[in-house]
Amino acid sequence: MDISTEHYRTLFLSDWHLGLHGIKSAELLAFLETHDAETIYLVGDIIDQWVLGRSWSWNDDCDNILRNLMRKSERGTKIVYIPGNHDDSFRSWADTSINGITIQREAVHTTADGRRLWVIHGDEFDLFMQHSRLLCHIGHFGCQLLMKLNRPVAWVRRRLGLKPWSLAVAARRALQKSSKTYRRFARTITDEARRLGYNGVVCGHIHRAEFRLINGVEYWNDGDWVDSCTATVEAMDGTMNTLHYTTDSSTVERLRQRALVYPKEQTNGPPINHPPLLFKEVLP
Ligand SMILES: [Mn+2]
Repeated sequence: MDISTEHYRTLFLSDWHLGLHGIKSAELLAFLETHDAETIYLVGDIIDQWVLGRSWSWNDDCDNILRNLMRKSERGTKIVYIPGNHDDSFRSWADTSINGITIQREAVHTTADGRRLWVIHGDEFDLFMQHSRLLCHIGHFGCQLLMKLNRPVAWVRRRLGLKPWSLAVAARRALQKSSKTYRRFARTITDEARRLGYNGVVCGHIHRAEFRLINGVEYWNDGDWVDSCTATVEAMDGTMNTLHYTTDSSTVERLRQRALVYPKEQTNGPPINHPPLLFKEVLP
């Protein structure tokens, strides 16, 4: 049985953190295998360059996620990559293009019904980040530690058939709730969007998918694929929505297996030599 694909005018996705251990790479691959769009914005933190050396975690799914993007690009999807703070070395590549994927510092998206949306990762508006990169790095390692501690808990919960629960997510939520800077994030970013004359802003960075109308300015956060599997989508008529991707694990597994054989299947006609995967080579 074939699994159908959903078509959108635009997909906004961010915070994949490829290379970090424990991310939802299988779910992300399944999502990309079943969702297509005229334009895809990768709104930052796609590759996690902060993960160094030993803890670098790169699997076939990560490779196939990048292959999926390249295949979409070859078939005519416009892909715009806006680096975030975890992949900020790509910011110096702004205004270049790799395999048809354009790298930009920011973008302006016009919806089908003519609204102008500012597309940025958002760390520029994270005052905490701006003032303490060191604390952010500590937070990052703390988060990874919590994810490790959570593994036995997750195992027990799986055994008992309980819903997955993440210590790292719970801790981050608590931190976000208590932190003024996080509460201020949406306000600051929409203030700036209004000042620049946009109808709204699409961003990521804080790993919480959300839509809010703040003083008449649309605030769309597309969430993340570290724990929440979320995206902001635009339908052909300009209607936008927050998507929480869920599917059963057997579908995820089937799509993973299908993606694994793709490169070998493409042998009708001249063989396609997949380019060596750039990111694997650049990073440890
Ligand atoms: Mn970020």
